[in-house]
Amino acid sequence: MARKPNDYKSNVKPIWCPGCGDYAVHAALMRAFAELDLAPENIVVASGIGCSSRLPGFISTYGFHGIHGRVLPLATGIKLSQPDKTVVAVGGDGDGLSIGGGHFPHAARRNIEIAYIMMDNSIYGMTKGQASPTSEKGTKQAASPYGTIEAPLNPILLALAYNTSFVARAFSGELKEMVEIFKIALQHPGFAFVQVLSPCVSFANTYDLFREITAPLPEDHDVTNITAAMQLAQSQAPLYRGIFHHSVRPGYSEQIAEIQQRAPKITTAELMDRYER
Ligand SMILES: Cc1ncc(C[n+]2csc(CCOP(=O)(O)OP(=O)(O)O)c2C)c(N)n1
Ligand code: SF4
Ligand SMILES: [Mg+2]
Repeated sequence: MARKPNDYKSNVKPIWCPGCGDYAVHAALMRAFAELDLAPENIVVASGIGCSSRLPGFISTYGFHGIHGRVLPLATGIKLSQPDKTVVAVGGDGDGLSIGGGHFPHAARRNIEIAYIMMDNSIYGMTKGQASPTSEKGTKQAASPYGTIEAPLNPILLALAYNTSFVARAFSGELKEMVEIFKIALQHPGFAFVQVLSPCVSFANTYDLFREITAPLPEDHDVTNITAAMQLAQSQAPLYRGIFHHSVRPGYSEQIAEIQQRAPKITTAELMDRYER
């Protein structure tokens, strides 16, 4: 029986502001699950804290609404204990690049088999609009009335520098394209990072801007060429959407399983005996 996106909808109604970009991410993720025919009980969606991180509550798969900035350690633990599950980590730009910024490179270099969807609205939505690590310099908000003075981070460039094996950018205003990117990310046998430009209509509405400045990556872009990907990632106009990089190398849980085969089998009691001697 073919599955439908609504099969993945929980009975909790999303409480995002009307028009929030995160509605499109929710819809695209459910569509991607359905089109891949994934059984809801074989999926775990984990999150940190923020408006975007509420997503697991609105989906009927297994879920874990964690703590701020800790979605990647949480999702890593879930994947290692349940390697057969499809594990999705979701969260915001603040969650993943401020407080949680130190976890991103390690998940990437381990190549843990997780799809990480960062809903980037360039703002702290939940706490009412403070500037985030991806806010443009000069962003004026209640907590930065004279404009921010820090330069923004570029999540795609960071992911490429961290040796992430799948790196893509989607936009909430391009639903079909986002579904296709999610499907590839969910099937990727390693760490798959998707930055979704997901505007916060209440504190930093960038829909019109992204409609104007985003464009698909050049058709002849070679996704195995990291240098080319890094160059394209630095372009701000156009701000490219699509798959910047895609390569395959052994995943973390796959390698752990392989080591478990080689390591001597020993019980806890035997181990304790060894130390007592
Ligand atoms: C340890 C800790 N520090 C700070 C907070 C307050 N806090 C909650 S959400 C958030 C930022 C949310 O921004 P982002 O991750 O970009 O998510 P968004 O709401 O924009 O989707 C902060 C600072 C918290 N919950 N826990
Ligand atoms: S505050 Fe912004 S990010 Fe949060 S739900 Fe509203 S529009 Fe979305
Ligand atoms: Mg945010």
